[in-house]
Amino acid sequence: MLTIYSDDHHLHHGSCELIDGKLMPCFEMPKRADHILQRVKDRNIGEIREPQDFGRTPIERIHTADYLNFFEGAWARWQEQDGNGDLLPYTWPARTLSQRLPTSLHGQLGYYSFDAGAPITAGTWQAAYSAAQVALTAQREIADGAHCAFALCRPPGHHAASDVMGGYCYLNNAAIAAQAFIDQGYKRVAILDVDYHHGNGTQSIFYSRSDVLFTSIHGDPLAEFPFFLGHADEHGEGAGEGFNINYPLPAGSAWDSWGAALDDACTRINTFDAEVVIVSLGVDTYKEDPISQFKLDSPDYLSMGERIAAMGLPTLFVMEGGYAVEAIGVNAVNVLEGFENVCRPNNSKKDA
Ligand code: OKP
Ligand code: ZN
Repeated sequence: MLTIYSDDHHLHHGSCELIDGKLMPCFEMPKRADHILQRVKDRNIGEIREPQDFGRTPIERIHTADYLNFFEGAWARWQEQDGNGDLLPYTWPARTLSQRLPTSLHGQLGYYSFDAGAPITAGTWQAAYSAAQVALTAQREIADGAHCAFALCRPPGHHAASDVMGGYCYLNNAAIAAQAFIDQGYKRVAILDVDYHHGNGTQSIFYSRSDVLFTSIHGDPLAEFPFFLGHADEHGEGAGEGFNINYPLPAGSAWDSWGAALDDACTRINTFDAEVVIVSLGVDTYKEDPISQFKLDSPDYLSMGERIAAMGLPTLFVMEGGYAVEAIGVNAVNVLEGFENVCRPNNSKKDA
């Protein structure tokens, strides 16, 4: 399987996030992608290629120009104010407040975000822009006939909505790729979000559309981030009614129940008659993940890849979360290897 990867992700390195009343070093760190890349090399799963640059146009198909302009220019504005350290929001337009765009930098930062989990640093725009290009390059590979590809994106994207950042996410790489398929003539694109956290950004982007089916297996939002979206009764609206499927699961869920949800999601994707599936590939479902509560073990990721492959569809893997850094490479690449065990059963396995 071809991997698309850019070193630009190193340009994004937030310092701190607030968890349970404590300031902690950011869990979403460059080492994550480095470990995955190393495992891709160690297992020799295929060529590793730099992204092409498709420019801002395909990103603007998902994100508003106002949001992109704000995001791209925020760091320079912060420096003009002698800003010190990461740019982090602290006030949001919650219920009882107006949705009018303020003029101040921090006011606008709150307007364009939903939590304090997406710090803007000097290189965040470039890193996020390149991650989107990574997804678009892998997307083009599949549109050109490849059966699968791996977009090793960092930062992740599935919490980012059309004009909202949050949860470590700025640009919704999977949504941008899905829209690129549609713009290239595909009629039915499925997204399968297997990250531990609900992909609220992706859901909101496609909620009223019938051409992109969104399915997600995640920690029940009554108990887990992002808390305010991802319930089982969110089915889509208007033309999108029936094209949004959530599988919230309780803390402690392991492969038996998780795999049953996956099986149902895959069946629904096949019933939808998808032409392509985009997997939002988070491996924070792992039992040792420091911020998550599921109990998947490393071999389960092979099974996950096998079940995804059994749909028989062209498949674009887009990297999302996973914070047990030492295991993230093994777990992510296990999904890809499980997939290829089914799709290319005659391909002799490489040395372990
Ligand atoms: C991103 B992805 C609050 C603690 C929760 C957000 C978790 C984002 C997960 N600071 N932080 O879905 O893996
Ligand atoms: Zn996650």
